Formats: sequence, C-alpha cells, structure tokens
Amino acid sequence: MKGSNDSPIEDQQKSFFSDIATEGSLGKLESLFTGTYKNGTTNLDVLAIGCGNAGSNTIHRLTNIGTGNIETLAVNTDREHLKHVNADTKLLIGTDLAQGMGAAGDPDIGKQAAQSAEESIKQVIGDTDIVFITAGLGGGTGTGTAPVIAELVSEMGALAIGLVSTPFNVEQARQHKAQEGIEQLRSKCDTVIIFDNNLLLEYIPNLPIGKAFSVMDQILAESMESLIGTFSENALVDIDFGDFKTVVQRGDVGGILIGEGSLDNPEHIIEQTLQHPLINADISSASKGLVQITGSEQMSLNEAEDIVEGVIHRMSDDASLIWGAQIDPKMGDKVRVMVMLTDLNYVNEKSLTYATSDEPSEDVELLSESIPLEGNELRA
Ligand SMILES: Nc1nc2c(ncn2[C@@H]2O[C@H](COP(=O)(O)OP(=O)(O)OP(=O)(O)O)[C@@H](O)[C@H]2O)c(=O)[nH]1
Ligand SMILES: [Mg+2]
Repeated sequence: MKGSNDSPIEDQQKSFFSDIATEGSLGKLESLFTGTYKNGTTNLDVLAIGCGNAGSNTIHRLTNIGTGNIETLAVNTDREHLKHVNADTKLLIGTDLAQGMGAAGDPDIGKQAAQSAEESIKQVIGDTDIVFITAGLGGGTGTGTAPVIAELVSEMGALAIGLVSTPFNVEQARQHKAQEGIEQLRSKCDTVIIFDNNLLLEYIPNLPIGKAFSVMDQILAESMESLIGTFSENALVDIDFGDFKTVVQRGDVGGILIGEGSLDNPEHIIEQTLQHPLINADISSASKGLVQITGSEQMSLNEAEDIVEGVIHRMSDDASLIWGAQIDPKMGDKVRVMVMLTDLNYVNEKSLTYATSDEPSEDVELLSESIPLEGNELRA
C-alpha cells in the first residue's frame, strides 16, 4: 500500500487522488454523487454534523457538493470560522468558555461547550434516522464535542456514525488527544470510521497540507454520500434501512471503501476497492459488511454476485454480508462498488509511534471561498 510501489492498482489510485488534488474541485468524484436516492421518497432523514474547524470544513464541502439529501449542521466554538462555513444550520457553542475563539486544543473545553448546548443540538437532531458525526481529531472542539454529540444521537434513537480523520505525523502533540477521541467515539457511536491523514500524503506526496485537508474533506463528504446512496430508487437488489442497521448498529470500527472498474475484470475491481489507500484497517478481520454494486443495464445479477462473493472471501471466516445492486445507465461498461465493513480491527501503530512531542501544530487553513451568511442560521 505504499506510493513507491508501482502496481497498476496503485497507479490507478494515485491518479484518482491526484486528479482531485490538482483540480481542487469535484473532478472525477462528481460522478459518484449522481443517481437518485431513496431517502427522498421514504422519509429517511439523514443529518451530518461537523464538529470543530475540520468537521465544519467537511460539512461546508458536503453542503456545496452534496445532493441535498443530507441535512447539515456545523458546530464550533470558533465564531470567525463558522462565519465562512456553508451549512443548513450553524451552532456557535461554549461562548462563555471559549469567547468565540476556539477551544485552543483543549478537548475538555469542547466537551463542556457541547454539554451546555445539548438542547440546541437535540433540536436539530429531532427525529433523524441516521446521523454522521465528523471531526478532525486532535484539536479541542472536534475531539471534545463529537463524543458528546454521538451520545445525544444514540439517546435520541438515531444511528450514530462517526467519520473522523487522525492528525498528520507532523502534528505530534495531537496524536495522543486523537487516540483518546477515538476511544470515546468507539463507545458512543454505532460505528466509527477512521481516515488517516498520513496515508493521504503517502499517496499524493508533496501535497501542501492545506490542499491535503481539502482532499480529506472531499473524501469524507463523498463517503457519506456514497453510504446514503445505498438507498436507491433504481434497485435490482434492495438494501433497506433494517439491513443497513444490522451492519452499522454497534459496528465499532468500520470502513467505507469505494472502487470502480470495468465489468469484465471483477477481480481487479475488488482489489481496487478493498485496498483503500486511506483506511488503516485489516479487511480480513471484518465480520459485518454491506456492499452496493452500481452498474448500467449491461450488468447482470451474476456479475454483481461475483463481486460480492469476492468481497466476502476476503473478510473473516464468520463474516455476514448484506448486498444490493442498482442501475445507473451512465455507468456504461463500468461498475462502481461501495463496501462498508464494520467490526474491523483498527491498525494504529503509526499513531502510537508518533505520540511523543508537545509541538503545537499549524492552525487550520480556511476554505478560500467566502460564503455569505444569508439563508444560514447562526445561533449562540
Ligand atoms: N479534514 C480536515 N482536517 C483538518 C482540517 N484542518 C485541520 N484538520 C485536522 O483536524 C485536526 C483538528 O484540528 P481543528 O479542526 O482545527 O481543531 P478544532 O476541533 O477546531 O479544535 P480547536 O481549534 O482546538 O477548538 C488537526 O490536527 C488536523 O489534523 C480541515 O480543514 N479538514
Ligand atoms: Mg478550531
């Protein structure tokens, strides 16, 4: 899985991510967001909550590129940052503790800020069915608020899915806080998906850090959209909310893997999908999974089944898999595969290796676009 190894699969992954990086816009990813989602017609309500600067940046991206099927909420202690974020609802929290200036890397401030805003957060959660909670772990607000919010979500009966990134190795002081955040989220969320920022740099070397963050935001946003895309209107084989729940509920650590390839080479598609360059996880440990295959009318059910079988063979011996297939005429002779695995062993040797120094990291780079506040809500 290293960038220096030049197998065709890795070349493809490298070019996939390089495209995003150089275009700085949707590029190839845009195609992943097309298609119609069932939640518009079945009243499945989905909310994505971004915590702290990184989480809010991901929400900004999701709001700007998303299909509109996911409602968005940005929660931060940093007033200035929140002003630049585009979200359906924005919540400035902990003004008495942080004076609107951020939590200065202290997760306790983030935690208390979230606790004092519980009522407002609950109001936005309402009777939502699925809630994504996203943050860049290692700072104060995201690390401290995300577990509090996850607990609220669970109390209110929704599925809580954490999507978090772990700090770059250069941000050494943040590694330890990030690990604590992961452990808390594992106990409060149904499933936590952990993306490692360092793997991004391995795959796209020499990427400026601000650019790497925005690529990560894009990938997180794409993962949420893809997962919700399993509730398709054009299903050959349907995945319903009950199926989804059996995989996600109490799923501990999970991964969302996405791949695409030619219908006549299913093995290559499976390899490309499962060797996700950004998730440090042992696929063979996964005991639960959900696979969504999207192809054009050219795809037969047998062909979709071959891919599903290839995935389950690589999982643990007692693994159970739920799968669906849907038609998107735009796929032509290509097939797209989205795999969500849960109950994974999370591999975190890197984080442990680097959890040593007290060097503070550079602060977040704001998204360059300036988004007017009209139409958004800002509450204190
Ligand atoms: N995906 C993504 N990650 C980021 C971004 N900016 C920073 N990060 C990562 O997220 C971690 C947490 O940083 P922030 O989000 O700035 O911290 P915060 O949650 O706002 O916490 P405080 O500023 O201390 O209140 C950092 O260590 C980085 O690894 C971003 O724009 N996108
Ligand atoms: Mg901040």
